[in-house]
Amino acid sequence: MTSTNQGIDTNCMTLTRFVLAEQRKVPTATGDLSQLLNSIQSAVKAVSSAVRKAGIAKLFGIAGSTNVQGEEVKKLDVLANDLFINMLRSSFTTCLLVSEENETVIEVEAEKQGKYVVCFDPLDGSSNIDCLVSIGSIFSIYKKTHNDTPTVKDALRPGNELVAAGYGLYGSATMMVLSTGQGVNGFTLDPAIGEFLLTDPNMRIPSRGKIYSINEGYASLWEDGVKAYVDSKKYPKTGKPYGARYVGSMVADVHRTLKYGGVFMYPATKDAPKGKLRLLYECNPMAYIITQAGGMATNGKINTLDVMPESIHQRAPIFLGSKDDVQEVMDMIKQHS
Ligand code: P6P
Repeated sequence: MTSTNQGIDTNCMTLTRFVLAEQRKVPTATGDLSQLLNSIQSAVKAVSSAVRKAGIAKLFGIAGSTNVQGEEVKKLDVLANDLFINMLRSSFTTCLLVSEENETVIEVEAEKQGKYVVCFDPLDGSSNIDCLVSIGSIFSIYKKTHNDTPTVKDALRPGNELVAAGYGLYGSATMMVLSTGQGVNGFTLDPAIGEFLLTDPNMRIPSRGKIYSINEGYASLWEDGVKAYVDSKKYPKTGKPYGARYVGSMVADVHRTLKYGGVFMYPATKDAPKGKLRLLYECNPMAYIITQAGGMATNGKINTLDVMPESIHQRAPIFLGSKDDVQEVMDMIKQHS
């Protein structure tokens, strides 16, 4: 029910309200996950503000340092990482953090520890910052299953043990897309009140789409099954060709796939036999979201969420999106292996 007063919805469903309402559905809930998600929400709001002021605040440009990936770190990357770490630590709900920007795990000080482990990419797609292409923040949340001091093993768990995952997308608007295991919901930031409002309830991915998304510049490096699949979309025996879309920013490509259907692929190549995208804080959270929305995510052989991580920055090939489209890719890979 919406009620408006002077054009303002006085009963709008904010992300904060939504998370609290979800908590009420779980009799054993302590409120810690709600507290954690609201801290992540604050981090995304702050990153959104920085991203949108970057040009004016001269945040563009190289911070003069490189991250554990050996990539040039731009000032916004550094800022986003600090914001996430500080918000997560001060939520009193986390005990261990894994960040794309930090070589080793971050242990939360004992007096601030809670039961959750968060793996995150604070600003994914950073190579797109200076050309104003959409970028995003990605996160996934595990619950520690013991009462001892947390170790890296508490993060090296398959994605099927996640309790929540989501992303912030800094595009034409700022959105948060979130799942706590009961489906997927999308929230758009209303800058007038500084709140995320429920704009995309119960997001479901179409069973088949009309778009394939992959960096075709690497076609000569793909395995035969991937080449055969992409060719079958460009030169179909029957029906129309698929459209090709590739932003080069995972959050943007996955969000489009979630909304419109189709398939997003970052396969292994001869140069990168494990692919490029990171399992813990890129592949797993996106696979969780897409699966919760009725889609499918795989490394080409098994479900992404079943892959057992061995190191916190390990890479994995990923094919995700509409069930029928992803199954088609899997079948082609199998036929050509
Ligand atoms: P390529 C951005 O740098 C990123 O990590 C993901 O956001 C994106 O999907 C991928 O790399 C793009 O990689 O090799 O196509 O430029």
